[in-house]
Amino acid sequence: MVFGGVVRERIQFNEETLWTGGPHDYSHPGASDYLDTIRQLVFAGKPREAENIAMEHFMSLPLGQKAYQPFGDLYIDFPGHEKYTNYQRSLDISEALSRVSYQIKGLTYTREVFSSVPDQVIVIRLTVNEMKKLSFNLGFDSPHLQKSVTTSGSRQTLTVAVKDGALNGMARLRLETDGIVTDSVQTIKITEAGTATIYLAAATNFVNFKDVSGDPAKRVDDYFAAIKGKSYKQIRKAHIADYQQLFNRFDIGFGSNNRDSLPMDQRLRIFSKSPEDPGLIALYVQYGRYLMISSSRPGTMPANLQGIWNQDLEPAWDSKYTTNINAEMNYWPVEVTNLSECHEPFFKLIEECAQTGAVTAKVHYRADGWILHHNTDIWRGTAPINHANHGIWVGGSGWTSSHLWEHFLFTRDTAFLRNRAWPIMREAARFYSQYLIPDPKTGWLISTPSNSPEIGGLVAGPTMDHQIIRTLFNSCVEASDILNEDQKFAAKLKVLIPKIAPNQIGRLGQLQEWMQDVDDPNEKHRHVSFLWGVHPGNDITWEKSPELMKAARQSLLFRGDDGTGWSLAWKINFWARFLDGDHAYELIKLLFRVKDEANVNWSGGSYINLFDSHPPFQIDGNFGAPAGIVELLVQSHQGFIDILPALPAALPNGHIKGVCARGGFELDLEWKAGKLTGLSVLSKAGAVCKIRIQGKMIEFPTSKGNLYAWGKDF
Ligand code: FUC
Repeated sequence: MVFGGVVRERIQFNEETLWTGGPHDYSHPGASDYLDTIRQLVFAGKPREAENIAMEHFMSLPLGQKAYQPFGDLYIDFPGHEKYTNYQRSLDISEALSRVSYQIKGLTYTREVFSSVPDQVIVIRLTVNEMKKLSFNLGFDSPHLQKSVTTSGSRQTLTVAVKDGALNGMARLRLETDGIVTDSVQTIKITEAGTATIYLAAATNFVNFKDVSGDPAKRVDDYFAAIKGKSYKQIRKAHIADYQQLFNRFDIGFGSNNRDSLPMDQRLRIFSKSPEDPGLIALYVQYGRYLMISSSRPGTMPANLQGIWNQDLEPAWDSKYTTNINAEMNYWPVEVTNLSECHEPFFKLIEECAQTGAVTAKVHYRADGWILHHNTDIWRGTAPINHANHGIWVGGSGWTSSHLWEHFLFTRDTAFLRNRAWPIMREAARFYSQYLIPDPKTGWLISTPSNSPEIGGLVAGPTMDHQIIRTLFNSCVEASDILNEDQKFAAKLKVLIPKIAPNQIGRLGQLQEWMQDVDDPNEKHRHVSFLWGVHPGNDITWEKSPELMKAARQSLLFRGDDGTGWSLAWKINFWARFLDGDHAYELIKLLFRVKDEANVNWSGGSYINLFDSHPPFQIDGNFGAPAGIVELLVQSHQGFIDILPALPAALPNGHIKGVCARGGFELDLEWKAGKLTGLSVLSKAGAVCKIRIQGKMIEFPTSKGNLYAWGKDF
């Protein structure tokens, strides 16, 4: 992350595995002894008493989870650069390069920064267009109390250790320049240079959630050994190739206008007055993909609450993984926007939580299978944290498991289903099959105790849980059928499914958030969890249950448009599923409201670098909104592909290429004046293609690898 400054540049760098804490079991011994009492109190309508007992005997130990922390800062000082002209700072998302340029006394100074996945180094290149005119000072620092900096010639090393925990790290930089290098303890001084290139590598002792025996110094040495003999040009080229291999698979455009070259702060401010800037909406989708490609790759941690871009030692919500919306939302765009591989770190997190969550299932619920509550961290905590009124929410394992199933639906990769998705889904379902209990009033099977995320406290049977569990059970039945495995268990689930409490329509025509018809039409809470069945789930659809769809829409109308960043992003997706693109567009407008850091009012928008503002910065909106924008153009959750299902009037012309649909299809489409003008479908799995084009449903067999294209008439 680069913090602006001509005279002093601050490049903050992070290492995604630097967190507080250490390997840890968060479960609360003896918790299950209190489960029945908590349940009875909830059933008896005494939630506060239930919460009090839970706080003492049932919650995670310790009560909170751990924090992701920044690593350090590289400061670069440019004495004499106070008076400059033509200053430009840009991020090129087509190549993942950040650039600065400006002029002083007729000389042009440039800086370019990138972070390379293949070479595991951050590279900073400084130039001036006349020999010997570049001079600057360079030095590491870090916000950690335990830190040290040592310098030797053109190398500098920073070591840090977190205050509360087992992790420590090392960062090293190496400088290459045609100038004169002088070193002191904290600083490297460069004078009379034409070019300077800084290579920076960092590592920690984290190996996995059970093991912190890594050697940061060896890792850093290895990174430098691996780039030995490689030129700057080669490293840069490899970085761009690696990035573009993912980025270039997908393209989106809504036509351009004369705002394309405006600085982002101006462009956003103009948008809030005149939102006729479709190019900005397309850019937002691609920016989300840039952020995803840059924060989530096979072998890394998944993107956390701030992706990887947390700047605080004590970040908001610890910059961890909140699983009652935020962590999942991060991964909504990956399958549709052709970044399937970026899903991988999240799958690993789910698999690891299935290990720790099996302990929590036993210790807290005397149950088999695995359970994840509303948060996890690098140590894969799964027990309920913070407060019983929202921490005891049992949907995390079901919701995260749906990501594995969805990956299968998009890819039809049966080996993945068999080896990775199925064991996790099945064990998540096993937990719920034992956890659900009959509601004494209705006899339906309900989830108790739990809560409807962050609203209303501990209750018996929140609607969201039942949608998640029903969807999981249905996916398990289908998976078991496809794989021809565990038929007995699937048969058991088939018996349970119709007994789970159904979605209910209440007195105001709304979808009920709870078992009782108590929804407040004036409630404006940011969480709208009971519409999970509309999105990201498909428990409620226009084809299957139009009355429930209308009720869900009514609920969202009551809730209103405004909300925090991620809440706005979720509402874009809901309105897309309600097939109301114009309403979705209203939400997009709210998401582009310019937010200043000082704004603590909880309604979302965007910072001037397009980071999503909850506030504060949370990356979930940057991922959830692109998913919603794509959902306006292509949907595939109802068993068929729907083309331009919810095109807003404000986006009459456009194209989208390389967009993926369930069934293993990849589509290119374009439209003019609101009408489809071109469509092709690539079949990657050879499945039957069922597709609705301009209201007409067609179905045809496909062969793997074949492209099916339509002319101009539909
Ligand atoms: C949940 C949300 C907050 C925030 C946090 C990270 O607690 O209710 O709005 O997104 O997670």
